[in-house]
Amino acid sequence: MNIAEQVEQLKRRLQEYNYHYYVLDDPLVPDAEYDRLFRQLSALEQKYPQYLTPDSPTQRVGDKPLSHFESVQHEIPMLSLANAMHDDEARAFDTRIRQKLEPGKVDAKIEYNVEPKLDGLAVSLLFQQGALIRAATRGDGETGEDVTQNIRTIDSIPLRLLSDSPPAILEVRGEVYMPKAGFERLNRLQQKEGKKPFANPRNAAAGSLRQLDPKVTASRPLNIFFYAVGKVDGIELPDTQSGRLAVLRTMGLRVCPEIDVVKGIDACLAYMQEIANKRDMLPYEIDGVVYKVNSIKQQQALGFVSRAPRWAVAHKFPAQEELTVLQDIDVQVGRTGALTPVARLQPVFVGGVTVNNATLHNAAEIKRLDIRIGDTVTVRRAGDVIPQVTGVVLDKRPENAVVFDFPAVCPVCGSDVVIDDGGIVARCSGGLFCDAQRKQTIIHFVSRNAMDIEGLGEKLVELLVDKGLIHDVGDIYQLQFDQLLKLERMAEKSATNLLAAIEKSKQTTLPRFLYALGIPQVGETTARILANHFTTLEAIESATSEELQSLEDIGPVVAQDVMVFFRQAHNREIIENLVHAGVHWPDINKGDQHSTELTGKTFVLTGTLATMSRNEAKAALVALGAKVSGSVSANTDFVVAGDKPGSKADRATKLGIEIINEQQFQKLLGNTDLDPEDV
Ligand code: 5U1
Repeated sequence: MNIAEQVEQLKRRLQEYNYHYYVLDDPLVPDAEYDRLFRQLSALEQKYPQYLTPDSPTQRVGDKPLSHFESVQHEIPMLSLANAMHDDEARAFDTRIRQKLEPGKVDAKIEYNVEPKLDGLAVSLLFQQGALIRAATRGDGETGEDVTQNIRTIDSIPLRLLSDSPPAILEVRGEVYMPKAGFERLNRLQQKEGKKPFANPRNAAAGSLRQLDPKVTASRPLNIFFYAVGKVDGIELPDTQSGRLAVLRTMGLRVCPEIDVVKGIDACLAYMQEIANKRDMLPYEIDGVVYKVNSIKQQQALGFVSRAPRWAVAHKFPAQEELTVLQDIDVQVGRTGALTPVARLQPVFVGGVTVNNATLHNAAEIKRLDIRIGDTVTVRRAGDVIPQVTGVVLDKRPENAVVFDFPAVCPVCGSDVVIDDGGIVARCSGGLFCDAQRKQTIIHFVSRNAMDIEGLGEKLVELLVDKGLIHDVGDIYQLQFDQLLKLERMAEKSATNLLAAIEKSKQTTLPRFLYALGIPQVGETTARILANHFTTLEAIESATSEELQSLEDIGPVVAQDVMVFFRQAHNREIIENLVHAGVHWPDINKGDQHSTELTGKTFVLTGTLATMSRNEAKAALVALGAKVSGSVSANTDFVVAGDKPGSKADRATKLGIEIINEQQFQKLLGNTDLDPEDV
């Protein structure tokens, strides 16, 4: 093979690998192999620059920063979407369409292409004879900015379409976005470097794409989904929206895997619900779903009103950010004594619920945002995450706004407040002398992922502590029926149920028990790692720092915390009391099937699990030595299918990979309290 052929072959292979990796979510080769070919191509191009072309995978990052962005005129304007804020508005959209397309047919069902609405930045990409020659932002829909240099740095975008006979012209439109994980990473880095964090992934994506220096954009974790075709020449496209997206995908353009085709508005609304249920687990932010009439002929018949097509609507989720007034700041004391400032807010409807309180994180955050009582603040409530105050509107600051003085003594027990964790966290030094810390320790102990005592919620724990019926977690197992009956609003039935739940909780597992103890820094994963390695509580209690640190994920700080915890006489006494009261767990035999069966196995999770979040499932697997992958491939050993599994389950079926349900999964994790009949 001559040099030109070698270069061409390497380029094609790398393009193919990119396509499988980014578009099909199904890598063909390990990263190391990709890197090896990439370096080989780079070396050849350096030696023989005559074979270097702009569509080479090595040519993503241009070296010259721009002085400004050129304007780009969109030949076909980039449209915007009409919004539907409620179900009835979405129904009205469908009614209008049916009346136009099927007058007289009362129950005609329109076919819709339904898709998540990404919270990113709309762009247009122009491919000429298959090569990416220009990329532009939407701008005002007529004129955008030329961001070609920056778009080229996004690895998932092909610099050349994957087609042997590419069209003369293909303009595609889509949304550039920043995945949630990348956003978190970027913001951690921004903070570390003393730079302002981005408010949300959309701002981060927009800010990253509008960099004059493409090297900065290249360093940002951007991605894209394509959802529409603009100008086309030299190719006959299918006559449905979904068919067109399928063609884009075959050409190497990423299309959102959640896209579906449904009939009728009821099915659209059901789709919205399905996506809403998955929202927290999707790796990218969305702010709603889009319904588009699937037939292109019908789209053409419907036409446009001003800048928006009549054939599409964005059905939005309730806003996740709203403004409200900060009425006061209280300070709460947590289990480890950490003081958290809590904003008391003028009630505001955000993220689908009315929010009265939100966390302000810590004193440093109040200072950083310069938040004062009386200010108008931005409140964000996304998914299950607790509401947060994320910013302040300085323009709206009243003259009498009050600067908040962080307390120097614990507001609950009056002990001194000490500052630790690099000056960020203020902590009550009262330990278990502090009522708040004791209550939180008990609330943690009884919580679902710890001892799981049903019916013993926060309010009841507080009442039991306030009435002097329990002082520490050991006392829970000494509670008597008569004592409970004397409590306000405690009927016989509830008291009986509570005692039964307490009794049931005595049968636990070592990881749960360790987690329940509330040892600083020991979350569920660390508890599992400790239990699986040491296998007995006694071995953990007497482990040396070196032994603890020999475990993955346990560093000197965690090791120190574990040792300090078990050295304290009152902790040992409480553990003794618990065991004496009957708390017990099955032995863990080193090398038994739970710990070895999963080691090195690759899992893919899909659908919603009823007993644990996606992150907890991941942590549990990792703690047992398994790997968790985002996509199904020939290397996958198990696909865990929760409720409403996605396309990953279909793919697993196709590849003949074992799919297990939640109960089977729990069994594999070693959670033996499940009924084996069900497995
Ligand atoms: N998912 C999706 N987002 N989005 C935005 N589809 C979609 N379609 C759009 C826009 C502006 O416009 C179509 C009318 C092409």
